[in-house]
Amino acid sequence: MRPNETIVALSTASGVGALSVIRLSGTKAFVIIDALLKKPVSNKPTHTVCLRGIYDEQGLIDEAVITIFHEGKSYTKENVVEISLHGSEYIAQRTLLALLKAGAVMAEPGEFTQRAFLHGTLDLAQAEAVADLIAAEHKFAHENALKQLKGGFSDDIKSLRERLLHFTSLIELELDFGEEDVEFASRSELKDLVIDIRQKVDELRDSFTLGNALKKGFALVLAGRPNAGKSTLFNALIKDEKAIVSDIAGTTRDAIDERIAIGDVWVRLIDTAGIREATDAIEREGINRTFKHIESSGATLYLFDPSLMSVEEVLKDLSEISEKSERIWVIANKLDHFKGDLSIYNSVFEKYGGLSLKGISALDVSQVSELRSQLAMQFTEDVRRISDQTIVTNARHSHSLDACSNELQQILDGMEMGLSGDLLSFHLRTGIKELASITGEIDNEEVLSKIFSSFCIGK
Ligand SMILES: Nc1nc2c(ncn2[C@@H]2O[C@H](COP(=O)(O)OP(=O)(O)OP(=O)(O)O)[C@@H](O)[C@H]2O)c(=O)[nH]1
Ligand SMILES: [Mg+2]
Repeated sequence: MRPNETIVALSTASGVGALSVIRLSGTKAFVIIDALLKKPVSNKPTHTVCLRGIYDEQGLIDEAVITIFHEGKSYTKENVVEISLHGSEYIAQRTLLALLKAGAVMAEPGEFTQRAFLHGTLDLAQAEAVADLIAAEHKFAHENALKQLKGGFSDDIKSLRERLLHFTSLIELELDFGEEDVEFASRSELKDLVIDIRQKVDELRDSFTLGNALKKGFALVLAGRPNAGKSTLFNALIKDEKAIVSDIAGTTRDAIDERIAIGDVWVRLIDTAGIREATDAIEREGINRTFKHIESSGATLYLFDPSLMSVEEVLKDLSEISEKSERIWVIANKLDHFKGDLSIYNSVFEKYGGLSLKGISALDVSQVSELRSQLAMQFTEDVRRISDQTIVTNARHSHSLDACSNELQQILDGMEMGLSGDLLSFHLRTGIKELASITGEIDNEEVLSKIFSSFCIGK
């Protein structure tokens, strides 16, 4: 942090656009902008918008719209100037250069938001939400970032922290009384409180798996025996011929993925090597990878050819897959070939089903589109189910929640063993510190610089 410097950056993406916006923030922001103007703006009230010619030593650079925000009334809480220029790269660069010559320094990535955080406009979780908002590519990511920016998540964390703090102070009061045998903090109340808070902390931590999937794209694995038609369906869903399709069993060796929008969410669709007894080392490695993908993904779409597979064979595959994946949807493929009755697989669909559609032909566009709508319904249901809950989408938050949960567990274990007040207080303090690190209420230079360096310059 360099509080005495006035920082400057191009806040819009570089390249040609209708407008370019340059932002200045710091004590000398008004002096610096005045140096480029024939008529000052520094004497204007906050939130004034002025039209001014901008000059450097060579002459007029552009006619610009300048907005000024006074200290305390701006995003960074410092004097801020926003200069809207015509969107030429040349104009933007020449103006930047003139501002640097007048005394500004180039902003680091995220430095404006870092200043906003340090001056209390936002807490750390909200500052991170700014980066998420900028990166939001779809409805869920946008809504969640907005909720976090408005402070909903921070409020939840703060209230958990305050409840723990209250008890910690009671326990520490006991310690102050030393030898005297007083108990301000009822142990049974403490136990109930820790159990309750731990449950909430765990719920938040566990929401990360879904939150992260919804933010980055839900991973959906296409799995099944060789020749089931996985790659055919993959190509049909992504509307491209990315995967090689052939009637040779074992065509797909390595997984291929592609991000597509299904309903309101992004889905990372993964086509995998068919599952069977491998015929060579390369195929074996491909199948290992299939299982790794199944394990790390949110859901598996299992495809089988009912003309070739008995109920027992399907159940055998699915029982193996269900060891790695909690969510499996089963679809029979190549129905255009199938002469039998799909109801013989009813026991399979009852156990693993999930979709009302039981079978398709991956070659039939309208059936693939029906499958796509059913998947969309499933994903939309996920989003709806969690839309009024606080969802953690940030790995750093999830990690701190996990560490806090461990401390709370230590307290519960410790109370069983009659742990002393000072050790209880130690674990409580450590747990509180973990929660505080989410909203940035403890100082940690390293964490801060890591977070803000992932921002874009000018934000
Ligand atoms: N008739 C018919 N043929 C299909 C259908 N889906 C796929 N096929 C054919 O089945 C063969 C195998 O399809 P792929 O998509 O390569 O199968 P895969 O599951 O990816 O197979 P591996 O990569 O070997 O695991 C190809 O000849 C496809 O054209 C379908 O719904 N109906
Ligand atoms: Mg394939």
